[in-house]
Amino acid sequence: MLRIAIQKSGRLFEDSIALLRDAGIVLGSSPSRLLRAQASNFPLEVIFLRDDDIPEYVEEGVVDAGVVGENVVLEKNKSIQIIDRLGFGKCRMCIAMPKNAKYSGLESLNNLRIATTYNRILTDFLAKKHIRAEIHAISGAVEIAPSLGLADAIFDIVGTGSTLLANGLREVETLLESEALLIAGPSLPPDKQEILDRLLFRLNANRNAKGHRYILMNAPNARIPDIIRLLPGMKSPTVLPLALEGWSSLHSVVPEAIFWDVLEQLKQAGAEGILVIPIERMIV
Ligand code: PRT
Ligand code: ZN
Repeated sequence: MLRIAIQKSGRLFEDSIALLRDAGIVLGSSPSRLLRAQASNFPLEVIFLRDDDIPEYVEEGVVDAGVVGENVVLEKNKSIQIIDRLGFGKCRMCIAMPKNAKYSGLESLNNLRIATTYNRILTDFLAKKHIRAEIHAISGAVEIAPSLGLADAIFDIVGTGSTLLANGLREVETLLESEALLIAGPSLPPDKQEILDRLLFRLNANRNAKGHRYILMNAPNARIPDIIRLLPGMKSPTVLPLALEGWSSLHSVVPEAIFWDVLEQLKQAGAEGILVIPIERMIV
């Protein structure tokens, strides 16, 4: 049995649940109401925690794995391993100042008071850059600190940036981009590692599927060599004869990123009746 912690409520909750659901994992009873939920078809138990507690619980082995923002992982600095980057919960960590304050590079921060809930990340950053600022570690509502006269700048998470704007602040430095991570304890016993690997296998299958399209088309046989050259495919495209003499059907898998370009080129190369189909799972 693998025990995984996810955020109890908040920005990462829905996506964390969806991650497990897309991996085919069915949780018994309504997860949001409980502190823990057992999967009915996979050896997994889900524990719902505050995100700030997850790295510590993972380090201590109270849970085997967890889903938590990189910002929290870096701030807590626990001894854990990062297993996967999950692509949701994206945000950046920025220093911001009142919009009329003068800023001409990092040196402008010298001798300023910077309010943050991310004391460690900011302290490390400033030390590395040889900036001497006064850090005010506060526990919340960081954005209003400058207007209250508590600080000259802030260091906080920014999503769309509208909270900064609403508080008359502007970003002056981005320290890092963050997203949700799958983390695990420093050394899992083999049976738990095996379950984590199975979970990871499913996550990868979903991720590959989302990044690719299945494509089918008809073409005169004379055009096949040209068309094949355009198709990256997993190994090589499938070519099947049509009932109509001299024609074939070609099937392939095309990465999302180059998909539209390939489609145009295929038409020019003589492909007809092109069908594009989403892929549900893809194991490479
Ligand atoms: O109760 P618990 O401690 O579990 O939750 P929490 O309140 O600490 O965290 P929560 O749910 O707000 O966020 C969880 C994680 O989501 C964070 O640790 C980040 O990894 C990630 N994330 C992504 C964000 C944002 N985007 C975000 N925009 N976390 C916070 N914000 C804040 C931002 O600081 C601002 O105050 O949301 C506000 C709106 O942002 P703008 O820029 O869109 O206006
Ligand atoms: Zn939190």
